[in-house]
Amino acid sequence: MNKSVLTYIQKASKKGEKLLAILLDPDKTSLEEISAISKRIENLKANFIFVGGSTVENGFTNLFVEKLKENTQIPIVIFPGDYSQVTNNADALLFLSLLSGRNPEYLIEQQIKAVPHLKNSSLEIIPTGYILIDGGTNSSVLKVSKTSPIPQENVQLAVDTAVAGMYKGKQLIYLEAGSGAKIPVNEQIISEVKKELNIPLIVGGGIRSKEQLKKAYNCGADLVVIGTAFEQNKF
Ligand code: 1GP
Repeated sequence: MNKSVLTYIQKASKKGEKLLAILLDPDKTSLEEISAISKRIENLKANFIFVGGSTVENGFTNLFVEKLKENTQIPIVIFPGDYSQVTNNADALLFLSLLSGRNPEYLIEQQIKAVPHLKNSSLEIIPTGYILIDGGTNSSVLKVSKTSPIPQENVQLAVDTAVAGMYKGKQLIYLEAGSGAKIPVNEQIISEVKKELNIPLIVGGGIRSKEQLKKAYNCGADLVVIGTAFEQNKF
């Protein structure tokens, strides 16, 4: 699947087909588990495997993705906590800007640091606006990024932030309640954001049941990301 992750998502979004990504955090998964985990992901018919974590030991993502590639054909998308997680072994990279935050480190500094790792890489780079919504926990992304999330009740701010991201040229918008969130992104935010976007919408954080997954899709999520519930064998 060369250079086609974004096209695949765009086409599915236009057709109203719903996509699923399973998030694997190399920090929480051992290399020995990868074969069994890959089978579970294939059984779920997930469209993508996202790989990333807020704090992964330098260089380990590379090894982790290499091992995953030996076990599955499902496209692997790096969802990096920082630039050290960029690896050429994957298919694509979500080139994230944390638009809900006001910390330059995650708006532009990390992106600049990633450039030497990307220059000669064949990774598909996908400009993605990343928006944190309050998931009711002090998630690792909040701790690491030292930013405040958008409150669940501030629908307008979430919508305006997403639209600003689209105007800035982002190809995807990712609404994130944070891994392990108590409360997933609420339905009103998903549907109001979706109404204003003409680019695909990713939603993740705190989705633990088939019902919640369905709700997110029905409100307009094109791609849902599930991490914790997969780790806990709930999917
Ligand atoms: C986190 O959106 C993902 O970045 C997934 O969150 O672990 O809560 O499923 P969960």
